[in-house]
Amino acid sequence: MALLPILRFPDPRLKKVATPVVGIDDSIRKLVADMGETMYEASGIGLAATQVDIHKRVVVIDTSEERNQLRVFINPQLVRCEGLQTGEEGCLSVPGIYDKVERAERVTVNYLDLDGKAQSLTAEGLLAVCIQHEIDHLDGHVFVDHLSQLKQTRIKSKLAKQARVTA
Ligand code: GNR
Ligand code: NI
Repeated sequence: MALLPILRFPDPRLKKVATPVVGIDDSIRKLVADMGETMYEASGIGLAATQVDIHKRVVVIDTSEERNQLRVFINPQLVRCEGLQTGEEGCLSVPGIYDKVERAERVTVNYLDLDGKAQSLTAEGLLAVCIQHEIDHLDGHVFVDHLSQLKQTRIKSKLAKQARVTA
């Protein structure tokens, strides 16, 4: 296993659209293991391969309190979205920034599991938010894209300032 470096907004590589996984081989299994380790180490509830500069449609999520229920979604596709919820979001690629985003309350996602078997999951609440946030990453979007241009500009300057004091 290995920790992977996480890209930081506004890195242009976060805008790449990820391509579907065609076969689940050892490289995909290793990617999933490394993404899980990276997500847990960073105390995140989800991670998309895009964030570690791998542009394949792979997502890991763990919204459990105990941090022991790793979910793996390969080629996830939203097939149903119902209702609306608004919650504070954060992102490992946008450290220290939190803001409200409107999302569907309940979603159904079709995906492949690590055995390549087709699965379908209906989720609501935080898990539903996280699924939508991660699929956004695979499509080259970060949650700040949902905010006003003014907020995006402020976030960019705040992160640039942060990077200067950290360096
Ligand atoms: O760790 C994370 N927390 C979070 C909180 C509210 C809404 C979405 C998220 S996902 C985020 C991890 C991350 O950046 N995934 O891409
Ligand atoms: Ni994110």
